Amino acid sequence: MRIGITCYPTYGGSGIVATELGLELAARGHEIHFISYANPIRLDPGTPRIHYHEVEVSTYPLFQYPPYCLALASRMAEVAECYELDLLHVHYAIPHSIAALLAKQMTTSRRLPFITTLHGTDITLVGADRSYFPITKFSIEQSDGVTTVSSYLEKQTMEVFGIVKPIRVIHNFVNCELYRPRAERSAGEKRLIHISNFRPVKRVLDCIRILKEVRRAGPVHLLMAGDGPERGPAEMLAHQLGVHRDITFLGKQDHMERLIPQADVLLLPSEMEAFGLAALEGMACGVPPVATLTGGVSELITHGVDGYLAAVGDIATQAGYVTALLTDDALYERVSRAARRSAETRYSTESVIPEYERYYDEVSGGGA
Ligand code: GMT
Repeated sequence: MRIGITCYPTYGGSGIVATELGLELAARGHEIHFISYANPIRLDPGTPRIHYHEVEVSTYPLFQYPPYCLALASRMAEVAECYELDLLHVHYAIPHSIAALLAKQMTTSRRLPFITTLHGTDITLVGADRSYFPITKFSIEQSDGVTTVSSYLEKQTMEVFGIVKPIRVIHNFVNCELYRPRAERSAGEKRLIHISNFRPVKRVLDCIRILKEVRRAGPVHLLMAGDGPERGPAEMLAHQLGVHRDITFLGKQDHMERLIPQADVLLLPSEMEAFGLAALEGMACGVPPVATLTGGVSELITHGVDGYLAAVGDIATQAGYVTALLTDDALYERVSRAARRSAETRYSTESVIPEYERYYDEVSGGGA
């Protein structure tokens, strides 16, 4: 098929899923056209069957807010006509879904169905904001297909927006060939890792508090990958708690598959996670996640088997699980192996990508 994909090209789960999906689909013979304002970060230029079309937003003194959504819709319609696209697949509802609806209506030479994939904050935070609510609901209802990354998010979408049309749940996936456990676990200092966009919803400060507790049992280092508004407060707290020398703030990183295997445990203390892609990447690398029982995380992690779950904000319990993993080698081996096995058997690209292909086929009327 010839598929147009639109996503936020920056760091963030929805953009990563969209980019990896495009790459996997191209490897399976589909022609993929990314339409966005920048080249998605994990997209290698020159990959066969991958095209990138930049959306240029011209500014004019009259525009206090340059209308990206309109420029995007125009570009989508142009690309659809020129490259004879079979469908558009947009990731993150706002504003991509309404832009796709406009592009569909502008495209008169062919049918141009579009699928909206909801990732989390587009429903739970941003979409439920009063100013975005009506247009988000409308664009979901007008989509030819809707997917969510967890059953939790499916229920939220139905409840919050009163959506009655069927929604397809297609979980996040991971490339288990790329994300692999390291050959041997080093006997030296233990390492924790946290990966996020450092937004308040991630509760980044909890990682610092967990480290403070875990250090009581022995030396531990915390790798903080990513950047965002909570980085400054996290650095301040690290100083206040006297653990700043045990933390490295790495900033934004491109190659998580190289970084994660260097750690022993992954921290995901989020207030809300529709799925928890970072935890899945950790599991594929045999790095057990200690996460919070929120949103769709329990669809991914089986507590006490392939990771641990605790209440949001319960630092003592999360620190207790981390300490248990770091101090009991037999427990660590068991959970680490189970984590890798779950990623391979339930969330590998081989099992999840065909679910998208089948859905494309259904939505486009069997043309795949
Ligand atoms: O919170 C993020 O990391 C960014 C956000 C996004 O949409 O870019 O991530 C959401 O999508 C990911 C991929 O589907 C999910 O794994 C995350 O759980 C989800 N984040 C939240 O729901 C807070």
